[in-house]
Amino acid sequence: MDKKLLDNINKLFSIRRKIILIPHSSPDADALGSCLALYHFFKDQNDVSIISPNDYTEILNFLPGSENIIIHESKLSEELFKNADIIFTLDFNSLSRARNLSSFITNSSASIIMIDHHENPDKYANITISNPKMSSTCEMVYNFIITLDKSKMNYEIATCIYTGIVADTGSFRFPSTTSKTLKVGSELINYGVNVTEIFEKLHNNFQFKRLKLLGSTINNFKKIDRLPILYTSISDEDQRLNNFKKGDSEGFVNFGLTVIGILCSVLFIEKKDEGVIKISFRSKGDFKVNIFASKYFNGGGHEHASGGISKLSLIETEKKFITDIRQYIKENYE
Ligand SMILES: [Mn+2]
Repeated sequence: MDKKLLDNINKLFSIRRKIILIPHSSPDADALGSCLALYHFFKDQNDVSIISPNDYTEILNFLPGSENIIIHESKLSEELFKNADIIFTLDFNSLSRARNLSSFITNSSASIIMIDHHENPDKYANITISNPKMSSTCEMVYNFIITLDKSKMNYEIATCIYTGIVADTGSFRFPSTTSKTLKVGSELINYGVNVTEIFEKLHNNFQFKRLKLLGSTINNFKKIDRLPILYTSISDEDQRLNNFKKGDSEGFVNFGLTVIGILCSVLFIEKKDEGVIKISFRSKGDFKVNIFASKYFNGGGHEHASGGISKLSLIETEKKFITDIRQYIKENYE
């Protein structure tokens, strides 16, 4: 962080402030870990609220301080936004990812600080701290906190940050993992982070039905003829049969990439209540999915991990996907 930016930030926090921390919609461990780390960092000298655009997986309720997370509902959010001095938007690069909160952010007179690691951030913030090379927003929040006041680092903050880093790096194995990421992990362990417990809470904490759902999702994988691409889907019926809860399908799409020679794996999830199909794209090597996701499925994200959306039926979406990806490969990789 350069000196001028640091001075500006220090000036902002020189008096007691009303701060709102916002993760992206359906927040994951990185988004909530970032919010909660900053919550613990600021809460003694400021009035801090965390508002999530919508609900999140109950798996993450082990994060220290998670009982303070508010799920957006108009009346309460209106009140909090009216009085806010500073808004942090964490782990997203476009206001659309804050869903219904985006208009509150736009209409607020508060200073907005973005901390994020997605490419091509929109320019809505007064202070944009963006670095797509970072493993996670949590790693950036660690640097932010250490720069501002290292003496405030503690076990709670360390646990929140470590969880986000572990989740976003697939336990320190994705290409975004750098020697600095591991150094941060090492520092966090010095603050008492329980490495085994966090792994257990994140990965071995599910209902039996979720294992069954994983089984049927894996069984549904299909290969696109002559292309290194696998795709699968979770229908509304699959969800009903297996008592589907938010977050249950987290990580399922990655199984496609365990197959030799496969460079891209895609998961379609039917969301009957919203009338849409949500799509997860994962890839490796030179195969980049973020541009494809934004061009054909109104989405985006990282080069190797993106999301998209379709308003067609599940079957129509799969058909469109096969046509579009063939076209995309022809244009970019042949
Ligand atoms: Mn992230």
